[in-house]
Amino acid sequence: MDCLFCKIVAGEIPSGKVYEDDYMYAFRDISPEAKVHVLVVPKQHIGSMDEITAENSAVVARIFEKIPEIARMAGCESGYRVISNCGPDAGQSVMHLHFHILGGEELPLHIRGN
Ligand code: DGP
Repeated sequence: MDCLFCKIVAGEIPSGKVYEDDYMYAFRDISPEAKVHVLVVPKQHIGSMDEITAENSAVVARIFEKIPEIARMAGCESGYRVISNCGPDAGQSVMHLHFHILGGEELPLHIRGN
C-alpha cells in the first residue's frame, strides 16, 4: 500500500521518533504548528476516524491511554491539544489515522494541526 505513514512506521522514511510500542508510533510533525507538534498513528493502517470500527478500536483506546505520557515526553509541561482531521472539510492530507498533539506553549484558539 502506498501510504506515507505506513512507510514512516516501517522505517522506510526517517522521522523524529518520540515513542513506539507494538501498537502505535509517535513522531515529530514535519511542519510544526506549535513548539511541540507530535503525530501519533496506529501501526495498522486505518484510513481515518471514519474507518474506526468495533474490530480495530482497541488500538485507538491504547493510543488515548498513552497520549498523556507521549505529550509529557515530547515537552508539553502545562497542557496540550489533541486533534484528528477527518476528510476534506477538515483538511486531512494523509489518509492514515493520526492524532496531532500540540503544546509546549500557550496555543491560539484556532489551530487545526496542519
Ligand atoms: P493532516 O493534514 O491532519 O492529515 O496532517 C498531516 C500531517 O502530517 C501534517 O501536519 C504534516 C505531516 N507530515 C506530512 N508528511 C510528513 C512526513 O513526511 N514526515 C513527518 N514527520 N510529518 C509529515
